Amino acid sequence: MAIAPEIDARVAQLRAELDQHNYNYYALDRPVISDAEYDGLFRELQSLEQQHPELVTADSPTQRVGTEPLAQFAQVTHRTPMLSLGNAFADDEIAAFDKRVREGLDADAVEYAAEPKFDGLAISLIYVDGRLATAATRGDGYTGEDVTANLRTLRAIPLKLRTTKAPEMLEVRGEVLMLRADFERMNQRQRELGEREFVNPRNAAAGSLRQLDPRITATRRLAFYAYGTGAAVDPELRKHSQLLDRLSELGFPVTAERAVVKGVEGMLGYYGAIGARRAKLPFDIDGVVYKVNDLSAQNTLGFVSRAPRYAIAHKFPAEEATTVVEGIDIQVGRTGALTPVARLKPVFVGGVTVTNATLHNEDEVRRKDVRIGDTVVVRRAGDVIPEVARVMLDKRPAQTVQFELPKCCPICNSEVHRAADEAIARCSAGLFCPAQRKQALLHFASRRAMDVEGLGDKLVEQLVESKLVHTPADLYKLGVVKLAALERMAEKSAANVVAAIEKSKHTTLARFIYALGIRNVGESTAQDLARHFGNIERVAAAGVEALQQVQDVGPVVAQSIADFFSEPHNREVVEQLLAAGVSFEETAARQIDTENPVYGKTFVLTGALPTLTRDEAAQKIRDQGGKVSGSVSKKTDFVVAGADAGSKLEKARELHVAILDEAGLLKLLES
Ligand code: D41
Repeated sequence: MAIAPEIDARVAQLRAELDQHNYNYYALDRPVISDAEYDGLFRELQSLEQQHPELVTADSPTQRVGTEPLAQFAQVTHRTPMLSLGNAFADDEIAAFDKRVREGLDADAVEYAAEPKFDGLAISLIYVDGRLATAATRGDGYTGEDVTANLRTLRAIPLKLRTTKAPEMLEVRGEVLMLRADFERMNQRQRELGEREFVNPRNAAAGSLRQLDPRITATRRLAFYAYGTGAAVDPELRKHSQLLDRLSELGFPVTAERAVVKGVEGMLGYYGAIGARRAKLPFDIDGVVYKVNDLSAQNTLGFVSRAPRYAIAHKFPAEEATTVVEGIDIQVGRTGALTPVARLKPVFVGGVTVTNATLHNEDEVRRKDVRIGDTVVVRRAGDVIPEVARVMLDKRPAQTVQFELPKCCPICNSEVHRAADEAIARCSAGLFCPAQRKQALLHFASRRAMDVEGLGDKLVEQLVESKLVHTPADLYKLGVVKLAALERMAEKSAANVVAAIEKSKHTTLARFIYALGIRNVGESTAQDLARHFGNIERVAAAGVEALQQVQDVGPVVAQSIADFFSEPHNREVVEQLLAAGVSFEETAARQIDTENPVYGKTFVLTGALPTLTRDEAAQKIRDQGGKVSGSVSKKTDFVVAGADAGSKLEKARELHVAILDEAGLLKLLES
């Protein structure tokens, strides 16, 4: 049935109006209608689309209500890596930054674009032919999570660009955050519903973005501010400030708090001015960002490691508050490390209520002389764990005692050891200690170790508490009946867990060694050990000397491995695991040909390779006895460079290191 032209026209008009109101509200910060009026227009459009579903388009404002939940987020590789920003706190660090910039550009005075540093989540938006195609989180800068379905629900983010001449591709970068007022409203509602409140706007924004159900994200009012692009938008643009103007014209919110300043004085003036208004801003910021305004100068300056030389974050100092130490608890970690933690009278600092602060280790407590009953200054910066900065000695009550680390493990009462040259004291009971037991089991079952699906925190807790499981070997003795007897464990899930445990028996030697949780033995060392020795018996029998023959294993690591296997209980667990049927794929035990051209060579991977992920390429190199390192030095044998390789490639050229592309690497691996 044909649609009456007046309906078509009304639908188009409503969409244009709603888009304009979103733009007024989020980008211009100048709403011209009330929320209720907006809702009225929205409902009219929704009802027309319901009557005429053939009119629905992907970029209709009604599509912001959220689609069906996802099973998980897909991974997205960024076309150009999302770099990190260098940090500075002190004025002289900013002067040093300006000096480096001036020297790099051979200029007397440099113009900077200054902007607030939003305390939100960095994301990348890809527009293809003017329409939002993909939205991804920053992740590690190279790969992030595909959050397109969630980001489409944000009215601050245009679903299509406000232009008739959209580029084929545009990548916009910015921060998603929650305004303080919206955060307060949301927590008010959570309280009314008796639901958990969010700690701060950043966590609320993060929690809203990481929802697998976009319909939940749609109920949260999230803001977005653009701060840059992935690649140049328009070669005509000369300045970062013009780029931001253009992004604003295209429909993106760009903060009005930005400024163009000159030299150190200009930067510090901006910092001081915005710092003074920080508490009054509608959003949380944790500092400011300065960027060399001239885009070609940015290019000239380039990058160091993963951060641009042309920009720097000038952070606000960590926030401090005073409170009282009510106790000093000892936490015992997976490797038995004892960490003293100050239990504090709750205090609000840096946007959260802090009840604990790490005291790091025995020496730190002594150095700061923190005692129970002391009034202390706690400090919290950004996402960093709160710490006790200092004790206010004039407020110390009479009769306090100096802190002493217990001689016995507070969890299992076994002896505590501290090596002469180490700051960390440890419980010696390895797999016996319940504290270590839980963490050891979690590590054993973790994805990169034995990969037992469904064996998470809660279940491990239950298994250990109910005394069904003491060591990893006990896992393989569990049956459905025993498991189903646990609280909140249905027979079906019990069967799934048992099946997952069974499946984990078929693994690789490297995963198995890693799963044992030997101190100082990470995945890469586990792989080296597996390759070198070929079976677990030889690893267990090797002395410190023999262990040091393994690539990258030095005296400290060798000692940890030898210690692990000299503990009879650990050997027993390993034997039980093998008796239970844990077996290894042949590949893991394969002896590698030490004559191959990759053996013993050091590689650095940089940029995006056309077919292999970084992990896959690294694995292939390690499989043949090569090493993969993060930075280029004289010791590097090969740099494997993909698209948009940055400073590492430059450095490789500087040091005359051999450079390969993916095809070259594959060829080398085959020869
Ligand atoms: O507001 C921010 N958090 C912000 C982050 C900003 N205003 N500008 C930024 N600029 C960059 C460069 C210079 C690398 C394009 C950034 C970030 N990066 C950034 N955000 C997260 C990591 C890096």
